[in-house]
Amino acid sequence: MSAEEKLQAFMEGLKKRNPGQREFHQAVYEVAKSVFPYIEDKPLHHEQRVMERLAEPDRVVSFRICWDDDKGNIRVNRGWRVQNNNAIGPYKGGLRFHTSVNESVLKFLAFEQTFKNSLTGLPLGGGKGGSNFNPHGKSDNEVMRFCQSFMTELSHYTGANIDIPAGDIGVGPREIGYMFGQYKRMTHEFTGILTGKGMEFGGSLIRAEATGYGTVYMMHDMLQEKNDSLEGKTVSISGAGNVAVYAAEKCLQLGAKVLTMSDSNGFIYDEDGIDEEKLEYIKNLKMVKRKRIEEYTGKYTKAIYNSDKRPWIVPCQIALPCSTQNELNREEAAVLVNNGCMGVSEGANMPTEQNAIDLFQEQKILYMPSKAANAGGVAISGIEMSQNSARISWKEEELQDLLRTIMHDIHQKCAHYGRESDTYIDYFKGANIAGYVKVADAMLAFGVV
Ligand code: NDP
Ligand code: 2IT
Repeated sequence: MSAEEKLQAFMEGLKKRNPGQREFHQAVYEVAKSVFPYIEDKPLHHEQRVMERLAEPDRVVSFRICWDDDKGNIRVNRGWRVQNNNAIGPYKGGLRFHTSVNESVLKFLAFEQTFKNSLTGLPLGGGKGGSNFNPHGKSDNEVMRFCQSFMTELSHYTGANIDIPAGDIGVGPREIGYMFGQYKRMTHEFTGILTGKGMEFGGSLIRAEATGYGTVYMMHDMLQEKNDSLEGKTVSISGAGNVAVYAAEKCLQLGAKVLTMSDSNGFIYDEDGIDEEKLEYIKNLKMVKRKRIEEYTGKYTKAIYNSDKRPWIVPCQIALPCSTQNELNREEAAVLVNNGCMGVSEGANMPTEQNAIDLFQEQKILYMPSKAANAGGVAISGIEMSQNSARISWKEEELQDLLRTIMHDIHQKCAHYGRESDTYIDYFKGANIAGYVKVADAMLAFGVV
């Protein structure tokens, strides 16, 4: 069988075993598409069924979460933790609270996380969890009761050397604080069982900034490879959450002009550019007041709000998708390219549909997939774990340097496995193979387990 036939047979089996889990199929296919040609001349990887084992999570746990709302009604949600693989370190990955969360979404995220964490160079396995709970419109007390109930169940499966969750969509410092408090209350222990914690109780400086900054560092490194830079470039960003705002901040620091930001209702386009002052307004609006991005146009009246649309219709040179999966389709990719877009770095996880990735590759534009581009967040989470174990806190300067170095190393690994010619690097292939190699080698060392 050729590599292509093996890939098709593998995907058929995966789909049969995981019916209807579209996002999970998509994420596995992306990796397998790069890995099968790479292992064509490596029979051990086939005999040992490494890809089959990687695509079967070590375990998926699901549990009921009961909580009472402010009116005294009993509410019931579902929670999950997907522990995909711990070959190179304890399970590590975020928690997502969003109505769209289901088993397929969390399996895709946990699978992706395994390769991302490998790329960081740190000893971290891959996991992900969350709930279909919708934090929008809930009071702080409701969120607290939900988080306490969620952690009561989750704590059976996690621990500082077992599985260390963190934030993701809908889970930020507030939720991490409530969950950490509940774990401490239940277990009487103070250890680093979550990352993204407040600075008062074991958090790390720059964890909040790390994902967004890293995504932009990656764009910078790809441009530098072509003797270019971000200076003066126009940038479209989707999202207005943790990743998006710090991606915007780093773009401004590197001299780029940010034109758009968005939320799940629509996007704002500011022709004059979103400068530092406007970005502070957005941070406060979205992350403190938890309001809609539309309100931006009330303060900055020259900006335009487009409801129910995504920002990719605005001409830009760089696109940074930073909200959610499958938020950029082939049609939008074509519009971006036709408008002169030269680079995409993915802050969100799997934001680009497969046929849109194909188009970016056909057009040979700079494209860095999420597992490499947004690995800065989990990398600093890994460093938060080290600080907690050693009971010390690192200084900001050391952490900033480390983040820069880690992102640069990831760029180099992806370039190493993805270089096709002097002028073209297939970063998609490079990221998948570089992430795979370390995990596969560890699994092979363990024998059949
Ligand atoms: P936040 O909850 O802070 O922000 C999410 C943003 O995306 C909000 O603006 C939200 O809008 C928007 N959004 C969420 N869901 C949708 C949707 N279905 N359609 C359109 N817009 C949506 O999350 P993060 O910034 O932490 O996460 C953003 C992305 O980055 C995710 O893909 C996450 O997995 C990924 N990521 C996050 C990391 C981290 O460290 N936080 C690390 C690596 C990746 P609204 O306000 O309307 O909900
Ligand atoms: O997708 C991700 O990498 C995250 N949400 C961060 C995970 C972490 O453990 O910091």
